[in-house]
Amino acid sequence: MTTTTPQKATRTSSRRAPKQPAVTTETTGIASSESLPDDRTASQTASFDARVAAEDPGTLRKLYRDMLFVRRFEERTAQSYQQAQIGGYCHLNLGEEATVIGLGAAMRPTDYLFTNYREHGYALAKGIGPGRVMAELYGRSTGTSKGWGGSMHMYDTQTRLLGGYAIVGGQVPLAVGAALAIDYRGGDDVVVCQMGEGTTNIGAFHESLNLAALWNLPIVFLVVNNQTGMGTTVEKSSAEPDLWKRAAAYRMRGERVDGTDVLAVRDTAGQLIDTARREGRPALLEAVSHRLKGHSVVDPAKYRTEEMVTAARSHDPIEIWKSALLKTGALSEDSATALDAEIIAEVAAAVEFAHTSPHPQPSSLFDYTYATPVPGDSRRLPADPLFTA
Ligand SMILES: Cc1ncc(C[n+]2csc(CCOP(=O)(O)OP(=O)(O)O)c2C)c(N)n1
Ligand SMILES: [Mg+2]
Repeated sequence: MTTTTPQKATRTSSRRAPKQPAVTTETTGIASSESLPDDRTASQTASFDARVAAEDPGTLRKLYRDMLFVRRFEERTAQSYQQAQIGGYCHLNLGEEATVIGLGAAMRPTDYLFTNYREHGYALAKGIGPGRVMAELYGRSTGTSKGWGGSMHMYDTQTRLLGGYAIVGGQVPLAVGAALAIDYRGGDDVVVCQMGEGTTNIGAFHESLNLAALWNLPIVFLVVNNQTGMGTTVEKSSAEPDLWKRAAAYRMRGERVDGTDVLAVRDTAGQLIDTARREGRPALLEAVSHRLKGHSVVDPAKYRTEEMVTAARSHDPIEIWKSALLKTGALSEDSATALDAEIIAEVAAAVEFAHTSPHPQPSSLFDYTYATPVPGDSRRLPADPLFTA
């Protein structure tokens, strides 16, 4: 990646103040200390209760529905995988529902989202129909990537989910490129680039943050700190496990939130996205949560200690949110049961849609490799001769 500053004179954007490379910005840990999962105190809980009470009941229920939808969708995905209906690698958002839905609530539909391979929930949050997401998991032609991508490669230009990337850190430079394109064209969209905490040790992460800060690009880097990268804890793999502080190296604003608190994620992400939109200032948001299951659906996660499992279960965002809503009266036990049944039926309909959709034709394998024709691109299928006469 080059570090040459692009020709700013060619940019049409005039929406932001004159660009000063590497503006000095503060780096804080605000929302954070208020509500980190492992040190929530009685007064912090009160603040959580007060924030819940200040919300309109309809909004509270919508957030609950959306989070529960991701939960039931992912549970059904695991089941279908065990039934050998889904192939390849498959990673679930179980335990991260508040981060996924909080982010979705903070973004405009026209904002762009890049994610890692753990993206089913983000695809739903971006507004892609559950049938199309499940069909992609099933490898069917009605899926988001016409069945050729699978679990790790959801992609949808209409809702602006620009992938689903299997290579750790692969999405980060591309997301910065998208932010640069927005800036060149003078648009007011924002890019959010989601990644796991393990990704913050990849070289491309640092190159990308550097350029985003130098060029004042409208991008928010969302680090989902589920405290585990495959089987390694963040403390064992990161010399600085307070990941939000990494923003300081690029004079970028860094924040940490409780990733199991949907309101905290929505509000903090909302502030950072707003600043990126208005001022073209990038930021880093670390959302701390727990992975409820193994790294992928085939990982029994035997490396996790009893304490880690207990901590994950006691910070289950669905349970936290459900009890908060029962307390405020926004939800009753009966309405919660009815809602759950409704969601399970919708997920079952998505499975039915996927199951009855056609497989893609092998002859279409190369149809979507490049956006424009590329001379000499190989269209050789398995068992085809290497050379034709
Ligand atoms: C460049 C690269 N190195 C290694 C891998 C193998 N790998 C897949 S996921 C993963 C862990 C990533 O952890 P994190 O970034 O925390 O994301 P999470 O799975 O927790 O969402 C690794 C090492 C990979 N896919 N790409
Ligand atoms: Mg992780």
